[in-house]
Amino acid sequence: MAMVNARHPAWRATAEQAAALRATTIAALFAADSSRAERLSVSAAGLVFDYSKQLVTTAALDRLAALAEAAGLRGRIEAMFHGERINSTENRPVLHVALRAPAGEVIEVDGRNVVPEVHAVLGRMAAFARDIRSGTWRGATGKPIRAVVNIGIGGSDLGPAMAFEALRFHADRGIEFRFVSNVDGTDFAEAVLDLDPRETLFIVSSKTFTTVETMTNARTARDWILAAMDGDTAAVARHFVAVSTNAAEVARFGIDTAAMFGFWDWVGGRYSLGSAIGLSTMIALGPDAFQELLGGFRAIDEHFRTAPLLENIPALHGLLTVFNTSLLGHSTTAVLPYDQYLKRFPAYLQQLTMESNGKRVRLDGTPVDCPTGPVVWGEPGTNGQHSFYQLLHQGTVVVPCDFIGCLRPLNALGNHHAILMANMIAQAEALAFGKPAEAVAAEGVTADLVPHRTFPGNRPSNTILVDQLTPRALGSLIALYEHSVFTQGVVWGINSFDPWGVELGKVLAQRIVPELESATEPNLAHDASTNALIRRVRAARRGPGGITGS
Ligand code: G6Q
Repeated sequence: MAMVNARHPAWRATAEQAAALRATTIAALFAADSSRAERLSVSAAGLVFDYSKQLVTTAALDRLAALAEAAGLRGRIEAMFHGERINSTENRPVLHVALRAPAGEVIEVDGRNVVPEVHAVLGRMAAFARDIRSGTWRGATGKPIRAVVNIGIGGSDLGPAMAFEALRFHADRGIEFRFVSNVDGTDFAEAVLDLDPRETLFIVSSKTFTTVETMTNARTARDWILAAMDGDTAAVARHFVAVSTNAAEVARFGIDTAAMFGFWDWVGGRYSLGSAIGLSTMIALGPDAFQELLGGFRAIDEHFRTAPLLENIPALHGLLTVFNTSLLGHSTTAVLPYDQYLKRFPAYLQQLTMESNGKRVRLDGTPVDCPTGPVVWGEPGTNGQHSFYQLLHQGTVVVPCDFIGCLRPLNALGNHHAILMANMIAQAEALAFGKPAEAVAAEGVTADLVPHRTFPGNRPSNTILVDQLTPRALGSLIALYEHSVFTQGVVWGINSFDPWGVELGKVLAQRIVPELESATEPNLAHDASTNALIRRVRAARRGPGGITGS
């Protein structure tokens, strides 16, 4: 398989472009080309992607496209869509695209077409969602379900939690939706504080069904239900369903596997919203709207697979991320949705992008020779403007930004939307073009204040627009980032699909739990700092007001 590194001619040619661009500005690029805004934007699958405010030229884009070709992007895309085991360190295919494939499509894993299985599960989910929404499904005491609590963490939480917030406008308002992820008991306690167990359904979402946080929360949930049902274990079946790949563990927990919605090891957690992990989303929206969500994903899947690289929104987004991160040296990127419903989207993208591309070795185990996955962060506009945007405009680091906006509001109140959009457009303008010292001085600002009130500009951004925040639009937005991450990973030659970096802390925590809980003084063999922290927590737990103290 083709792999490029910093010595590869295609990489060096791109680096030369980056070096040349350091000597110019975004403003100069606009001044030199009246068609720039039009040329450097693409519309496809319901998305508008305007990347004209990137520090990039046609020549640099051509080099980036050549770099992608040299890295074998086309072949890698086909390998993914054909179910090849491109997640080589876990020996698995990467087939989230199969989750949204149309019923007639054939995608084979080990000679078996997985599309019919995908649709069979979607069908079972739809029937269940309809039963919950219509009140046909009853709790153990005969009451309909009024609250759905998804218990899961990481990829089994962030997708459903984000999608519920994003699509809340379209949700059934007669059902309350809550999301419990943290092993901190506070998360569970607060989530169920005002809920009636007789009307509550728990969806225990865990690919492995062994994740400590999720199983701890699930056991607490079972105790909470049983406490309200006089310990009647038969009640569990009416208040718990499972979403998992691990039927044996689901059964061991006490959930009938008939109430289990399956998925497959070729779905990575952070890519799993389109699988049964989206069950809470389907209950909230209804099966038809969930199909629209999948349709939005699919539209971008097809676009990514077929569009030429320089008209391909995810590929362009990914290549620009590589350019900014590896060649212009910008190590963070901000996602700034100008839509309140997208308030959890930055958190969702943090996992999608950082767990995927926060890697330091390549597929062959050799170290990478350039910076890879940027730190992704963000908050909805306009709130961020009154907080961290100061640094974006005048700080010493350059943070490439993604502005995300909706052309038509879902809540058209007064002139809110005009003000919201004006702010989004203005921020991108201010970042790119700034305000030179002469312009500040010309306004009569005293000389001592001119440097403080000058905006350097030349700070790159993308603007991504959807018509309205529908399920379809959300699917397309997510798929854009999924395939951007894929593009980046291919150019860097890393495996975007394994998550080994989360293992070590988990293993160490398993060792420390008994050390905190042991009644006798444990023999601590960590470093001095870790030992001291364990002793402090033990002392607090056993002292006055502590968990085990008196
Ligand atoms: C995602 C990761 C990770 C995973 C969680 C939950 O890509 O693999 O975030 O989703 O650790 O795992 P389970 O679903 O197995 O509980």
